[in-house]
Amino acid sequence: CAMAEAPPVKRKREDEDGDGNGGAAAAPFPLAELRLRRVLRESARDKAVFLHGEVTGPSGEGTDALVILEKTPFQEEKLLDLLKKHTKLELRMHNDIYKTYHLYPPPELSEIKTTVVYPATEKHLQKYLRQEVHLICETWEDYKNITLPYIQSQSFSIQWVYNILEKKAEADRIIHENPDPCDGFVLVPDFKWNQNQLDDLYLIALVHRREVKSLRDLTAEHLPLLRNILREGKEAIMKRFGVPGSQLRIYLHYHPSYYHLHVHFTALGYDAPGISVERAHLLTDVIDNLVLDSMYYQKRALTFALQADKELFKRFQEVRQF
Ligand code: GTA
Repeated sequence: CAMAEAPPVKRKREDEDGDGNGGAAAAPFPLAELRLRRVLRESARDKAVFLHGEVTGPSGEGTDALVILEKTPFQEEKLLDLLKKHTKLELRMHNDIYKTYHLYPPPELSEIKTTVVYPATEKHLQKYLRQEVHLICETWEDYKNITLPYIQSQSFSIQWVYNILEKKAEADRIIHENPDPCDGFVLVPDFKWNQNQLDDLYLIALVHRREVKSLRDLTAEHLPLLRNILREGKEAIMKRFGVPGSQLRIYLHYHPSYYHLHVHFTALGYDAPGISVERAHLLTDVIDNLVLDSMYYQKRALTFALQADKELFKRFQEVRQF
């Protein structure tokens, strides 16, 4: 393949501080000073809340921040500590043999996973806002005429991906690397996984080559790359975490949020965000489709959900007049 080329189009940058890894990002985030602007979304199922906050700078100017607070799954090896070291057990309800309590754990056993995007763009905030969604069936023509121009002008910065590939960030977290510039990739724990328990295991494989944006760009030429990701990814996860390939859900998103080809590896028993039929494409199926027809993803229509106020949805709406 062509060596890891620069992306064909210049994407609009959201972070303006060089590699996106210094500047404001290097300082500790001033959580206590955060002014809460609004709750973007709450999820009782995921036990997570998505917040739009504002950090006030020294001269009084406000900068938007996205903060995700999320309760983490239980860690089996800490259960005994939880029972023994709890600070209070408060009876809430009693009926015959049935009782419910509130258990108050010590601080070290009650952490809340906190994800911060700062400074956050309007697009970041929009992404997490709960909104009406609609299914769109995108033909190859639609992709070329509507979607591609949109991706080329508006997609999220993928600086964080380049930082990982160039070892400027998360270098100590790399689980496996195949350094081949054409058929190689880096496997790292996903942002969403704190690695404390295997129940919500989540890793991503980021390919070294830079010109493949998504499923739509794949042809039989990419089969060696995809097969490497499948085989080596499974082997590396088995070796490091003891989870066999048969218990992994390995898939690509269409559409992804970040247009640099990557593959998700999640625990089969975990309902990770983004595993619904209208978004996830199993890597084994993708490989098989490309074996059947090299141009499979340049021929078939792909269906996905779009938030009603997304720019891409509006562009489809204009053309289709629905
Ligand atoms: N290691 O810096 C990073 C990094 N970033 C910026 C993103 N990812 C990163 N991983 C590392 N370092 O799985 C990960 C993301 C994601 C993948 C990109 O890269 O965690 P994608 O391009 O297909 O985009 O994958 P996707 O799936 O939309 O990812 P994203 O941005 O996480 O969005 C997740 C969706 O799930 C959102 O729409 C959100 O509403 C929903 N969601 C539900 N629960 C959560 C939660 N607890 N945390 C985050 N999102 C959640």
